[in-house]
Amino acid sequence: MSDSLATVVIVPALDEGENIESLVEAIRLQPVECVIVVDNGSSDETAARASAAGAVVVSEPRRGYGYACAAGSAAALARGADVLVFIDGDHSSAPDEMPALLQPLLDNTADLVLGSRVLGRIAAGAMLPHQRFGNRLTAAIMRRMSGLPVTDLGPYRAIRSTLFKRLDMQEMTFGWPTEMTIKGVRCGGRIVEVPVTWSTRKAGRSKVSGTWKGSVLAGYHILRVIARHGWKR
Ligand SMILES: Nc1nc2c(ncn2[C@@H]2O[C@H](COP(=O)(O)OP(=O)(O)OP(=O)(O)O)[C@@H](O)[C@H]2O)c(=O)[nH]1
Ligand SMILES: [Mg+2]
Repeated sequence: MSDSLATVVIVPALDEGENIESLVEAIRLQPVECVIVVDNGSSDETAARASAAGAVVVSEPRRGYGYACAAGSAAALARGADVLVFIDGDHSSAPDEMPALLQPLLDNTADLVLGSRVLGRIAAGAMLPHQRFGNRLTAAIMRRMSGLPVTDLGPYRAIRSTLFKRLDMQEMTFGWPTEMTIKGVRCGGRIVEVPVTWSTRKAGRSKVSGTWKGSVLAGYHILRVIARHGWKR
């Protein structure tokens, strides 16, 4: 357990049966209260394997990264979480970097800690050129819009539940992390980035970044969220 903060980790997962056990086991070595795997309508053994590895499994049949994160967040808050951590189910982020992600929350110097792959290390092949470009572009728009010196809009992040509850999250797509960052700024949250490592998915077929359709769709949702929530005052 983090010194004084009940930390619950949320893992949105769609067909991650080959990754989920090793991921949950690695997360459980970290100072966290519990791991919630949200099974987003998988057709493989994701739920059974997550449960066998010691995770709490929540089912969210409505497909969408944001739907999965929202269901996991509701379950985490119901368990009294002080801090929610989000990490992808394909083991592309490093659970052993969680203490660094949590430290600014423990120090009470931040309410939202964003794992920045740009400040950290991106493994060869883990981010294709079009993704790097899209990520740089959206981060630049965010910087200009909010004044927040953000370098990345990645999925690996930790947020204090008191801030999370004020965000009234609406985006049920890959726009979820972007909405969280924009609204976090608007709500006056203290936001910091820490460097994190980004690897290729451990196993399983690439669903988003490795396909043009997935990438375009993800990029569209991110830009749509910026347009929708970003310019409001
Ligand atoms: N694609 C997709 N992923 C989902 C969904 N719901 C939950 N997820 C999970 O969201 C996380 C991010 O999706 P990924 O497919 O890894 O997206 P990505 O990292 O951009 O691309 P790849 O790893 O190349 O597939 C993973 O843990 C997925 O299992 C969904 O509806 N679609
Ligand atoms: Mg991935």
